[in-house]
Amino acid sequence: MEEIERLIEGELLRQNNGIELIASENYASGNIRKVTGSILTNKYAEGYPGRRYYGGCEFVDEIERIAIREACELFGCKYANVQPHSGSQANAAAYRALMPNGGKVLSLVLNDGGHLTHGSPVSFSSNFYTFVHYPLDKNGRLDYEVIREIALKEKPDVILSGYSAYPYIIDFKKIREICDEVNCKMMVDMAHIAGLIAAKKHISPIPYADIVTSTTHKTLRGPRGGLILTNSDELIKKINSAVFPFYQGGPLEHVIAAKAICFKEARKPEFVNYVTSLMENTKECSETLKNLGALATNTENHLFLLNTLDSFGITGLEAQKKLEGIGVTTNKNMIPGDKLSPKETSGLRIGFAAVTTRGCNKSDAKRIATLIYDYLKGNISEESAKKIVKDITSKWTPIEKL
Ligand code: DSN
Repeated sequence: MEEIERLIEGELLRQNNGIELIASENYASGNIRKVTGSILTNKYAEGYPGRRYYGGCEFVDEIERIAIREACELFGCKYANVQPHSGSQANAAAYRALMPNGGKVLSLVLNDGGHLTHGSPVSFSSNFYTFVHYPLDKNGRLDYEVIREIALKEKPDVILSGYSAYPYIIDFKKIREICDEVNCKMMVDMAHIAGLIAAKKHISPIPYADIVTSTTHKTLRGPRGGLILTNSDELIKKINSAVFPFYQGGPLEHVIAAKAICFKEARKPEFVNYVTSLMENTKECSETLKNLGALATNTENHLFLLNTLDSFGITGLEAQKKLEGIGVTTNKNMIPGDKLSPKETSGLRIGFAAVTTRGCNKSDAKRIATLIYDYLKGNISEESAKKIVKDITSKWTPIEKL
């Protein structure tokens, strides 16, 4: 126990003293952490509320019903499955509900911002299904006419949208129109932008998609876990049996309880303020970097990409390691048209979901951009950079007080 406690203490210090810019990370509230660490972890509850394979489920039944109701109210949909342990498992269950084994999915080129479960050779997805891909255009944006042309040629069973490193608004209505024209299903993985959709700062996929999957821990700021939404009476039955018993066993009711709290928190006006500030901070950082002369993308959401190779002459991996050395955490990321491998990459993905939760404001975002620029350019020493990080983070709310 002491060994693990010591490591948790180390991680707490790392989180408190660092500037967390990994676009998929966030800090859950004290209530969410409390419930995730509760005695609900002791309970087996295979099945669904009212239809369990174990006795003693009266309390977890009620908890799971609340989580389902809150998810449906937050996103304005008819049905939710709150049991997926992760976004990958949510995607696996969604694919199974939408098509037979070997079915064809049209998704974004992985190096352009798709997720591993969107057809990577190293993921289950491409082993069980056939994937074909659409690219981004030369400006790094979706070209809906190109998606349409590929869809007409390939005749997929499913068109998948929703990405891991795409900094712009996705036009779900246009994708629905393409799905209708080619007579296929529409699936959206909204994991990255779920918080923006909850706060109505991004068009919702719910009125358009057959199935929407998500995680609950990114911009939505809940516990680590997955979620599946649909308006279809037929699909929810297939989704439920794909999650349990096909892919998963016992649901994590402590996490489901924390998801219920996350959905309730996301319906508060404070959450809308948080998302507004998150988007402003992201924009401020990308614009400041561009004004200083770096090659950063624009942003219409919670993240942007920084081309470190052409801006500073170093790979994404080198930039990630350099910034990590001063307590700024980012992740290396392919940029559209990248010539380097995913292990090296030509850039970084930068997001403000986590730091905004701690109280980062626009002037901090500007300082962070200047810090990244000056440090990667070699204008300031490691010692000065660390002092700036300390100065910025010392004003923010400590993780344990959130
Ligand atoms: N690993 C997540 C991300 O960083 O975007 C996606 O699941």
